[in-house]
Amino acid sequence: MPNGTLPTMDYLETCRSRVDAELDRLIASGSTSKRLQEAMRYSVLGGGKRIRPALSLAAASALGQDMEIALVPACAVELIHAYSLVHDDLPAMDNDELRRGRPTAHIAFDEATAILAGDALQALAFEWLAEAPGIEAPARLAMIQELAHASGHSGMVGGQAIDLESVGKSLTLAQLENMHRHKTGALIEASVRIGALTAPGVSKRSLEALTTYAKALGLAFQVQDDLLDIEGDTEIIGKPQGSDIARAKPTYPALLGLDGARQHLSSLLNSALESLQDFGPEADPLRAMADYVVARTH
Ligand code: GRG
Repeated sequence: MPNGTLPTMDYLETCRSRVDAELDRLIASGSTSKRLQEAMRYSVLGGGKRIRPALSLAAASALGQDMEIALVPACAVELIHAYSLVHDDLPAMDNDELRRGRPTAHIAFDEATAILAGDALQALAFEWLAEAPGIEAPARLAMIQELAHASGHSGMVGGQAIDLESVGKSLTLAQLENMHRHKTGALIEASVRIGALTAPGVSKRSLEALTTYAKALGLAFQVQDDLLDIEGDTEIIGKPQGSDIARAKPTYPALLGLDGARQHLSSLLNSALESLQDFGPEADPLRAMADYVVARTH
């Protein structure tokens, strides 16, 4: 797989097609139930930007690791993301009927099957990490610990719980940031760190720099998500910024205004890029991913 200086879209497109092919291959069999297997494949293979596995591959590449070795761990991270979307769409959570332009898993199948598919995807992610080819056992253990911490009550699920408890409340910027650091930031951070952990003997200093990059990018992802929500809604643009929107839903534009949120996004991008200053061109895919995350249109 190419690495280094590819333009952003080419890099992401290459990662996406390689990750898609590997996911397709790895989830081809193994379930005792055909319907469960179909629901798992439907949930994982139906599109998606593959930002998290691309970040894993880019982090591996920044440390000189062969992308083929980093591929299975990168796919494991995407399984956790896919499971979180399936469960987030359920009637008990966001009750969404559409995801990636198609019926959500519980609409395409049924609620019980969607719950089971999410559960099974979560377990499978850890199986893939435990068995990742070409990676020494201590690194596989470290990756399992990383993903468990990021996806459970200390990370994504904890963030989702804070989000549910925040409905109808107005949050301070610090509270909003705390929620997003857990809900979406933790998995983005784990994506980068897992990619880095695939490289033998990764130094503490490199891992810290990459973690700083990932923390800034995780927040930037969410600020851009909020901006896309607001900018896509012509009803909201032009209305008073700030408290009116803040009461409806805690978001960065609600707390900072549109211009303030855009400035915050730009400063997070700068922080992410600055943290890579000790890396050479081998970290260009990470730089390209940061540019993509803040400029993406969906
Ligand atoms: C229910 C266990 C559980 C966790 C839910 C992350 C999360 C916690 C829910 C996802 C719901 C959501 C829409 C969050 C907002 C930000 C986000 C993660 C958007 C989707 O990520 P993208 O844009 O999606 O990377 P694609 O489709 O490209 O993979």
